[in-house]
Amino acid sequence: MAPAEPGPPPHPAPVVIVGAGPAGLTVGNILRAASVDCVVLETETREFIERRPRAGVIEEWAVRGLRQRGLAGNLLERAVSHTTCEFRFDGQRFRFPYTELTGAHHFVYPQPLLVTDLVREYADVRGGDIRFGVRDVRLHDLDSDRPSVSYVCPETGQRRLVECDFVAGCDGARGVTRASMPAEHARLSRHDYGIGWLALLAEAPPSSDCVLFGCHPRGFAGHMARSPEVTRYYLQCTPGEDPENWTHDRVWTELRERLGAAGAPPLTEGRLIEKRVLDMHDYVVEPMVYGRLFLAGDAAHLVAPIAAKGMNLALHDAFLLGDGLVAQLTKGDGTTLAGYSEACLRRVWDYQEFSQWLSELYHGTAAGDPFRAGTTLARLRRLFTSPAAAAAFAEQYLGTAAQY
Ligand code: RFL
Repeated sequence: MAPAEPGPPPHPAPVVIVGAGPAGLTVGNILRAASVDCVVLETETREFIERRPRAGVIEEWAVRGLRQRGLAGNLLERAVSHTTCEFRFDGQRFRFPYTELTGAHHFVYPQPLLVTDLVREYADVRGGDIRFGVRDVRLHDLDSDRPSVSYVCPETGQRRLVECDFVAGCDGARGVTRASMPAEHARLSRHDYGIGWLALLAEAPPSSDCVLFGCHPRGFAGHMARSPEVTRYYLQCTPGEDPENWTHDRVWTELRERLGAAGAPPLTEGRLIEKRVLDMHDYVVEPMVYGRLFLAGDAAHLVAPIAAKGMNLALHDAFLLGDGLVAQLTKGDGTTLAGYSEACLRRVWDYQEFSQWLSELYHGTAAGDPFRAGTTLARLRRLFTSPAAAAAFAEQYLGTAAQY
């Protein structure tokens, strides 16, 4: 661990939260609601994090968790409820009415709106301390009773030190907190799918009343409504491919082909306002705790956006970590913190397994292997012929299992 450099006198706070994504802001809000002081450090600006497009699908239990903590006001007013998804394969449409089967549904609420709500509640309503645009964040003495976090202040260029009792590492997949865990303490397991997704946002109304999954020999295609004006699309592509290879015409031709099915209405086309290639991979850090550092969200585990699970897991961690820190700091009760890593990882591994299973469903027909294409089509058909297979899929898709 790097020793802190001299600078202005240290500023104490019981908890330093590194990263203002869904995980960090949820932990911060839980702490502030219990009058526990904390500091959130974020490398980007407030405007940037409030606009960064990403997730949209939130599971019901996660919304319940936000509501119980007073964080779902806008979401409950504005989120759209999704009850059905549609698979397209073999030139046909297959509707999967999961709410009819289970009584459960998905909420769709764009991540930038959730982040905007969480920052406003934390900083403007609950009076939380948040510093944007910080640089070169470093963690110190994590294995001691008095860890600290230092950063370069954007206004003065000086290194500032915050002494604390606990550090919440919520700085996502490209942050620094995970790397502060000694390699001999934490195991990083990784899985590469060898698949890329061209992630697109189109300035166009949704082309269907539900999420569409096109499982086509040319590759997977997905359609997800984000708002009445904006739709997310995905196209399976080569990992590491330059998104500029995908012209407007090529994108829409390929989407029409892969999502085409008998009786399907034409796609509503529009300007592409985001075009990025995502390399599909997963990782998990075990344990998620080192000394006084607790990782949460993508900092601890990345799940490729195949099953729309990453933000849901980030919220699950944040609920446990926020509640655990409050119990420890206000009542001296360390039970939740002691079981934190294990409790989070049970759901993490379950969601990782489902993502792998779903990946084969999405990509198997395009694997260039007739045997895999045959088993994938069998797996797809089974969802529509076997009530037991449909129920198992719905449970995992919606995250409704009673226990993880
Ligand atoms: P975030 O959201 O990445 O936030 C981390 C924050 O930390 C900041 N940061 C630092 N701050 C201080 N010091 C440093 N050294 C720092 N380094 C980074 C960053 O600027 C950022 O503000 O992590 P968090 O909170 O763990 O949340 C995770 C979710 O964002 C992520 O899992 C989801 O977006 C994944 N995901 C989806 N999840 C779902 O549950 N449902 C979905 O529908 C869904 N769709 C998606 C997705 C992810 C996608 N991409 C871009 C990979 C769709 C896409 C296209």
